[in-house]
Amino acid sequence: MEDVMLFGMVISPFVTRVEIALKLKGIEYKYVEEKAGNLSEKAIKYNPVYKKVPIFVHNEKHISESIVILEYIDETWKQNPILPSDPYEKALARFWSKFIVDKLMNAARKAIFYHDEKELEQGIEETTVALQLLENELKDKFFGGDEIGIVDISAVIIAYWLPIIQEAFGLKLFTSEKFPKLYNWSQDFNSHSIVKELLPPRETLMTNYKGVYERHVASK
Ligand SMILES: N[C@@H](CCC(=O)N[C@@H](CS)C(=O)NCC(=O)O)C(=O)O
Ligand SMILES: *[C@@H]1O[C@H](CO)[C@@H](O)[C@H](O)[C@H]1NC(C)=O
Ligand SMILES: *[C@@H]1O[C@H](CO)[C@@H](O)[C@H](O)[C@H]1NC(C)=O
Repeated sequence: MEDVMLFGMVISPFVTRVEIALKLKGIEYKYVEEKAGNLSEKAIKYNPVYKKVPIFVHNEKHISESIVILEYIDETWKQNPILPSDPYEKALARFWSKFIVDKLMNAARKAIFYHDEKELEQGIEETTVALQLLENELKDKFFGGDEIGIVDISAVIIAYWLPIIQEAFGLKLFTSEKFPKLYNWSQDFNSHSIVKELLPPRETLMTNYKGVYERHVASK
């Protein structure tokens, strides 16, 4: 009997990444909800370096960092692969998975939490460039081809979270007019039978991000 556990938070896109991979592969797991800003002792013991979720525990072996967990899951359970087998294709998939946060979401964060007009403009410009790069990479229905792969899973934050976050903050970063292919992809991805069951309710996220927005405005 496999012992599989996931420490998560309902509002975390990084946790949803791991849940999508587990569900795609049909792996049963025990889920433990953690509190933002107040992780349990156990979670901190498992991830003392970052003190963040997701934390994945497989037969008492623990790992953190969502992309690292996705790769571990793909190598451990071979059914419904999410990474290509060709080394170069695999490297590219890793490259774009990493790009989602390193480039794209960090640029969006700049636009969202700007300190002055210059930073806002820069953030919007950098996010637009990054979304365009992703738009250009989309050659099939999904980044993974006909099936969902690691880039699609990593980009759940673009497909589902970004439209909600930008609405809460009154921004227009990701629109169907500017990024028609990426927009269509987001619709297909969010309505995929496995993905849609795992996405947290829109209202829960909206309430959370509106709160973040209000605290941000109050602190200025
Ligand atoms: N790079 C990490 C990011 C994970 C992350 O930022 N997790 C947040 C929740 S979205 C967290 O656990 N924050 C700690 C806290 O809220 O106390 C990953 O990809 O797994
Ligand atoms: C953090 O969680 C612990 C245990 O669940 C609780 O006793 C404590 O009051 C919490 N601290 C804060 C600041 O919420
Ligand atoms: C997006 O989807 C709509 C409706 O399915 C379709 O008419 C349109 O051509 C698609 N656009 C792109 C750029 O794929």
